[in-house]
Amino acid sequence: MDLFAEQAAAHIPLAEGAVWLPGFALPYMPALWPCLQQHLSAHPAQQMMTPMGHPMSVKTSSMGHWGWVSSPQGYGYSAHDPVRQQPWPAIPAVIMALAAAAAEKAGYPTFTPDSCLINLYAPGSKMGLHQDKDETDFSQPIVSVSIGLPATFLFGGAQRSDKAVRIPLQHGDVVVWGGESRRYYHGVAAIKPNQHPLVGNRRINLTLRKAK
Ligand code: MD3
Ligand code: FE
Repeated sequence: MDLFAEQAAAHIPLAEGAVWLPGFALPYMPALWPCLQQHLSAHPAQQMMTPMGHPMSVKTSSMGHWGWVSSPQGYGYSAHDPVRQQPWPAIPAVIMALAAAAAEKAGYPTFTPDSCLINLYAPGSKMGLHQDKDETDFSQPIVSVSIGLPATFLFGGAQRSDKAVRIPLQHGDVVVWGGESRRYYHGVAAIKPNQHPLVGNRRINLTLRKAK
């Protein structure tokens, strides 16, 4: 029995429009990981400030036409890296191919991301419950790729008060968030310290979006 093929084929609906694809990104990792390491050495993830004046616990970098930025002036998408004052590098072909294949498998055959946010979590880093509202076209899904240490993903509903379910996301898991779920509250519980054989003591999440 081919356990790997079986796992990579799993397709788990989480909510209206949200599909969890455990291990979907694993076959892409040998090409993806060197690309990502190279990107991060040239464009290190930065600790941004929230508009409330607090440092984010997650560090971020971006690829694609639009990079997500946060500062005391507000947050949203910028065509320029605020640190290097240059356009962000293009999304590598392997990441575009992964995003398109995952979106298609989840029922979104025309996904055209123009933004790839890279969230870097050290042990203890977390992301509070929030909605993603900085994009213009809510009919486009969001594709997220988990890399490195596992995380407990908190997935709520349309109201902040809706009960959140806890989803254990592992290295190589992909989740596609479209339809109703696109507006749902979500967050990430504090990352537990550990070592991942490829990625070390951190979690990296790629979030592919059509920003504009
Ligand atoms: C569910 N990042 O950057 S990705 C974010 O793991 C963010 O780094 C998390 O939330 C992370 O905004 C989660 C998964 C994700 C992204 C967008 C969503 C889940 C979502 C939008 C709606 C519902
Ligand atoms: Fe989010």
